[in-house]
Amino acid sequence: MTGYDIIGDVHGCASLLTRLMGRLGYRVGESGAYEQPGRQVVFVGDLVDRGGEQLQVLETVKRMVDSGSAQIVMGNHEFNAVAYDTEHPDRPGEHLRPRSEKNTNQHRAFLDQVDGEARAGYLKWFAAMPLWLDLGDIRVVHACWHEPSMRVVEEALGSNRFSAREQFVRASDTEDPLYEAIEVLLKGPEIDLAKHRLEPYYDKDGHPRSRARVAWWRENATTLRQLAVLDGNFRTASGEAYPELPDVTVDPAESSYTYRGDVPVFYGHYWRSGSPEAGSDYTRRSACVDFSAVKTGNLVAYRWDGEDEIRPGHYVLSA
Ligand SMILES: [Mn+2]
Repeated sequence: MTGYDIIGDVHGCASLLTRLMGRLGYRVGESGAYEQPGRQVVFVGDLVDRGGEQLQVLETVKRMVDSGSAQIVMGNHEFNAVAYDTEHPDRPGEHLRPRSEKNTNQHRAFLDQVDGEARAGYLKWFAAMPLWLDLGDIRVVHACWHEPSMRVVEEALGSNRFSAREQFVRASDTEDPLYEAIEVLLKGPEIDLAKHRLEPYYDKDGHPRSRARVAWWRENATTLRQLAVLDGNFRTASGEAYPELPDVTVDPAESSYTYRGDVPVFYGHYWRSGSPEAGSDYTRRSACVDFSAVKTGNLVAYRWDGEDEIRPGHYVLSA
């Protein structure tokens, strides 16, 4: 393989995917799948959720993976779909992801659009997706490349993918170390602000939050201000702008997430907006490819041609 095209979270946007495949130079081959000699697509997961063309996205992508013109890693929405579908072996009627009104509503678009036998087939496919891919010259994961979490997964699963229902049961048990490892890889690590004696912040819906995302992609980040990202339009309880986080050094466990590899890592998940920006969307060795396709109408890929440092000119936008 001479090159990889890493494609961000598709979230059921089949038309954008078609347009992006064209821009990247893929054509439908005899097998019925998009292909391009010498190149392979790598999807970062989250094919489903939200968008209106989920079945079409699944058909297109699975055909590519089956024919060998693409690879894929699992996103948190594929994991959630499997957990929502899987009954707890010891608690009949209960599912690994509880079928609460909130979870069901979040999942509605997938349940409505992907039905019956097709759903069963795709869930089986989701369940077996690798949680990360180390392709030698590049690495791909849905949310965070974190080797200690990968070691926990390998210990529990025997590899980088699930192979038994029992493993999903463990991954859904908040007391099990596998739960946290999967959270880190598929949803990204978080810092507890209360541990730093900081007040919760309030998101745009007025919900208090005490956890901040870790900007694991920021090179050389060591202080709380450098490492933590608050979500959305954050305010204090009294409605004022939340103060800048203190520039204090965090403990080694919290800064262990910082990516220090020499190999470029590609990830999605973070709902970035606008066009790729140095420092927040890409660094020398990392590039986010999720630019909120379902919200912004812009599905994004990174066209990798062998470089060991990210080149912003290699981003390709569907829009
Ligand atoms: Mn995601």
